[in-house]
Amino acid sequence: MKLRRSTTAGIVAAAVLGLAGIVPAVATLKPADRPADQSLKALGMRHGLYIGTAVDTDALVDESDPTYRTKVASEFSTVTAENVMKWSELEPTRGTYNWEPADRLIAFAQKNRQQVRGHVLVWHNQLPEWLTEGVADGSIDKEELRALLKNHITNVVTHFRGKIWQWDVVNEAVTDPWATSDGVITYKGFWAENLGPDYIADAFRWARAADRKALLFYNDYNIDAFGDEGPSDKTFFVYKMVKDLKAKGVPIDGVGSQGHLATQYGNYDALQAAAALQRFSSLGLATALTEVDARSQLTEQVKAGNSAEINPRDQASAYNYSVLMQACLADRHCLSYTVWGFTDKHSWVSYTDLGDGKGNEGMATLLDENYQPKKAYNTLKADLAFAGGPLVQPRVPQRANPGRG
Ligand code: 9MR
Repeated sequence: MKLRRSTTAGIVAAAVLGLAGIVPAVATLKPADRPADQSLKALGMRHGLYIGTAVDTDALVDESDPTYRTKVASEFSTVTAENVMKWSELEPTRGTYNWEPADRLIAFAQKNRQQVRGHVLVWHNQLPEWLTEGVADGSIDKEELRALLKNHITNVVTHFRGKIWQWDVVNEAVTDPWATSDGVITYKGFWAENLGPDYIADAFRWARAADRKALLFYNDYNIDAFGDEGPSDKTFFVYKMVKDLKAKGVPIDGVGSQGHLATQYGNYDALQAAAALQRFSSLGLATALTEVDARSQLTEQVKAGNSAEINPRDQASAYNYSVLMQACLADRHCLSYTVWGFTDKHSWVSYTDLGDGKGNEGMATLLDENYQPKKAYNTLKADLAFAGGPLVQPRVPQRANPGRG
């Protein structure tokens, strides 16, 4: 017995030595092969995973800031228009579409062999005034509004047909638990109020009619993990909603989890986030992280450069990015991981009032205002470089759902 044990120990020791023998080879990797010297997109492609960013199309053409477009091209394999595909931007005057900024982004993406996520067909924000005012003053009735929505989806999807990989068809359609007095999740916003929740199924059907191949997503925030599955569990509400859409034959292909996180909250861990994505994909849907960022409160000490307050924020931000990346890697149907801006120089967080007063949150992205990498950037690289089988497997491509009926 004793001998056997030592024999086993010897085999184990030999195996360990064998593994150890690999170490010098890794250590002598050519500089270009080292994770630190590779782009996010190259590291993502080890898993067939697309790494994306929202793009500010003004910054993309800013002659004084070539670093912005260089980084968009070199680090990312998919891009999303941060604003220029929204209805208010595309059709500011009724009947007159301004395609130019979005077309420019698509040309940029094609030149750099990048995929494009289309954002967004139906949302209650950034609607043109002629539309919201027409509804408010009664000059646009329900029937006309439904026809206008159908027409908008048809026009936009047709214009970009063949150029969009994933469309965010419907965005942020449901309430948050803290937004209503009883905390019960329900449908919210302009479209549900004026058309009723059936607009969601209609939107997917109209989008599919205009493009048979694009992947059609429902996109929302605060669906990072399941809760108690009670009436205040937003993730569970969305899960039931997409399950029901699938059961009815509505042509939906995926769920986008935005991933707007903030370090001052007690966020989820990677096991919870992975379980959520896997539960969505168990319905036969693809998943994607679509708008990841992890912001922090900017106290006076942070603004004054106190490293004792800055370091924990940078580390917590990196952790939150990492949680969502590990979750995405763990779900074979998670096709892309998109950040909502990659530099603090261009981030919605710095110019939006998030409840703490305008501009009092920030530090949300991967690179600082001078394009220098933060912990979050290197942490994502490490997650991508150091992940593999058996728990991380190559992606499963999603086939467009033709719908029925
Ligand atoms: O980043 C976008 C910002 O520039 C706009 O002012 C804002 C207007 O609502 O929308 C921001 O993007 C949002 C996205 O379209 C949907 N999910 C939440 C994003 C951050 O607010």
